[in-house]
Amino acid sequence: MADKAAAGTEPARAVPRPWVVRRAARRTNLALLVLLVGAFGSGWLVFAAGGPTMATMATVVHGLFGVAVIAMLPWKSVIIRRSAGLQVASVLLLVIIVGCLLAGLVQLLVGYLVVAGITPIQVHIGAAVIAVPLLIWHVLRHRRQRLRPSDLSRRALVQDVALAAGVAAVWGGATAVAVRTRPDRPRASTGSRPVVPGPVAAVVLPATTWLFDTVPEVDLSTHHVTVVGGTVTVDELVAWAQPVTARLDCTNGWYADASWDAVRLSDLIGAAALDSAATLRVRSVTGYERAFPAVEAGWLWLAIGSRGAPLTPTHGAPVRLLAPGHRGFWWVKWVAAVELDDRPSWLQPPFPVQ
Ligand SMILES: Nc1nc2c(c(=O)[nH]1)N[C@H]1C(S)=C(S)[C@@H](COP(=O)(O)O)O[C@H]1N2
Ligand SMILES: [Mo]
Repeated sequence: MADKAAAGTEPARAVPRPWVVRRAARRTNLALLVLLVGAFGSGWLVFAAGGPTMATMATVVHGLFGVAVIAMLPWKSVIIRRSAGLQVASVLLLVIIVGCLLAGLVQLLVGYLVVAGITPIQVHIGAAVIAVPLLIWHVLRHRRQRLRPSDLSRRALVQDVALAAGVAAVWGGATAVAVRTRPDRPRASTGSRPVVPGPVAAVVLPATTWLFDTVPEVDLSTHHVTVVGGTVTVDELVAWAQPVTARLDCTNGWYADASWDAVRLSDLIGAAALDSAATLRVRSVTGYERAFPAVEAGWLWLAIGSRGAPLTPTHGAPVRLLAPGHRGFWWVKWVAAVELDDRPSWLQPPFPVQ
C-alpha cells in the first residue's frame, strides 16, 4: 500500500497514524494459516500428554499459538474490511475461530463448568474441528498468498520478533492471572482444574464417556477378569485391594484426586511374563481398549471400589483401571481382560475411537 500512496493513487491520510504498524495482507494471511495449523496440532498434543513435563510443554506451546492467533486479528480485520464481497463461509469461519479462542480462555481462567450440558473444552474442540473444512475451503477459494522479498526483509523480521515477544508477554500475563482465578481449584499442567477440591470418593466424579461408548449391562454376580489367560474374580480383587489415591485427569478439562480400592497389576501378573512382553493391553467388556508398555504394570491398578464402597455402574463397575500419569481416556472402565503381547503399544491409535 505504501508504494501506491507514494504514487498518488490513494489519498494521503489527513492524520498520520504512526502507531499503526502496517503489515502486508499476504504476510498476515500466511502467518494466520501457519498459526492456526500449529494451534490445532498442539491442541492434540495437550490431549496426548500425560506426564507433567510433556503436558507443560504442550500447554505452553498451545497457549502461545492461541495468543499469536489473537495478535493477528487486528491486521486480519483490516483485510476483511477491505475485501469486496465477503463469503458466508468465511464469516462463519471467523466466528467459529473467535468462539474457539473464547472457549479456550474460559478453560484457562475458569476451568471445567457445565452450561446447557456442554463444557468449555467441548466448545473449544468442537469449534476447532468444524473450522478445519471451512479453513481448507477458505484457503482453496482465495488467491495464493505469495511472499515477496520485502516480506523477508530485516524490517519484517524485526517486526515478527517484536510481535513474538509481545505474544510471549501476553501469554505470561494470562497465565499469571489464571493462577489467581479460583485459587481453591489450581490448574494442573494439563490445563485441567479440580472438579471438586481435595481427595474425594469416586462417586463424585463426572461419569465420562470418551466418544460413543455406553454403560454396559454387567452381571455383577458372575463377572470376572481374564488376566493373562487366568481368571481373577471380583471377590478376589476385593480381598486383595488396598487404598490408593490417584489423579484422574479428563481431557474435558477437569481432574480429581480420588481414593480408590485397588490391586496393582504387577501383583496379578508374574514377573517373568511381564519381562518377556512388550505390551499390556486392558480391554473393556464394551470393546474399548488401551495398550501400555508392559513395564508400567507396577503403576497400573485394577480398582473395585472407592473408600470401601463398590464402584457404581457409570464409573466402571465392577472393575476399572487406574492409570495415574495418563489422561482419563486411558482409565478403561468395565475391565474384562488384561493381556500381554509382543506388538509395541505405540502401534495403537493415539486416541480411542469409541
Ligand atoms: N470403557 C470405557 N472406559 C472409559 C471411557 C469410555 O468411554 N469407555 N471413558 C474414559 C474417560 S474419557 C474418562 S475421563 C474416564 C472417566 O471415568 P469416570 O466416568 O469414572 O469419571 O473413564 C475412561 N474410561
Ligand atoms: Mo475423559
